Amino acid sequence: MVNELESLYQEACTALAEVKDSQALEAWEAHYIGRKGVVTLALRSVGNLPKEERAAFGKRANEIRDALEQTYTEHAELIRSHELARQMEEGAIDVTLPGVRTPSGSIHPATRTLREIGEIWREMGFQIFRTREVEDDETNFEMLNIPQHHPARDMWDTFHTLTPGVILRTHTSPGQIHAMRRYAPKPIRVILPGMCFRYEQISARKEIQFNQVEGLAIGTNIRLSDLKGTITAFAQRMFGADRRVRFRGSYFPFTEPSMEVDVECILCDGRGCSVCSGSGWLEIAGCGMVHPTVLRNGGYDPSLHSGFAFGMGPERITMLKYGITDIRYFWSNDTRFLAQF
Ligand code: FA5
Repeated sequence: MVNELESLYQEACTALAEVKDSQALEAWEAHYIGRKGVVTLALRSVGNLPKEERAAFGKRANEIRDALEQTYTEHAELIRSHELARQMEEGAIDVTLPGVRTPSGSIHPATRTLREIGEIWREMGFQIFRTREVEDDETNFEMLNIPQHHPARDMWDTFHTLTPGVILRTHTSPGQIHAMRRYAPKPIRVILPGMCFRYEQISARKEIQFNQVEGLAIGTNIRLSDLKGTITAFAQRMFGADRRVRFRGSYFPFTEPSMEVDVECILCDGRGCSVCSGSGWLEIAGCGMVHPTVLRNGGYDPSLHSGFAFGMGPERITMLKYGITDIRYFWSNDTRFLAQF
């Protein structure tokens, strides 16, 4: 059987070398490697062989089929270019006609902003640390100082899975625990970009699926002034060197003290417009000094180590940068929106 297959292979190769046009090529394909082609049928006949011969035959038959398909593709390309050249010579193709423009895709605006944010933090010495999107309740909440019945859980409406205790992460902050446990007691300077999920009422500002970029720095003697200076440097690179930045007191269970970061509205230069609701300021991130309980949960001794963390939303930042009024455009797959970027 193998010998028959080998001579079939030789015959097919010789026949293909004789093929000079697409009609003959089509006939060759049907005869040898088509659905009812002789090589295809020979391949199928493996079942008729004695058991001990099947493996060797099957292996060689597959090699021959792959080799023939490869030679066929190359030959088809050759014939196509010869035929094209002939048609052009005969004047059948008018090369002066305008071509049909092939539409090209563009980078999604959220990805563009994610890359921009990542690049700024990279230049500032932060490495990317990726963690999982499907989390356990313990890491998403408990380890971040948000126990079962803590009212702050209302801030993060959760998608639960059918497995008790397994959820879709509501923010990138559980990544802090993973990073700390990986590196403790060494210093850390990482950003954690990724998708988050919240069981929210979708609106112009709220999606159920969105990106966040978390940041975490742990070391000795890291102070609030380091956090403020670092975030200000980021915001000025992202939004412009003259852009004013302000910090407002806030609350997150996993940072103490906690703050929200606002930049001067980039659309009205702080004069007040509809995007900034007349305030002149736009919120870009939450941040704070890592809570001692969280440091401990991550494997650091709060009497020796301190750190800061922040979390920002690239979609919201993109909205601010480009004056986009509705977050739902991001996942609507409307090419009229996407083509603008
Ligand atoms: C948090 O999620 C905190 N984990 C951030 C943090 C990290 C604080 C580290 C302190 C230290 P918040 O819920 O405010 O915080 O979300 C952070 C950012 O995610 C928001 O500013 C916003 O840009 C984005 N975001 C939150 N919810 C949504 C949503 N439903 N749709 C789109 N973006 C959202």
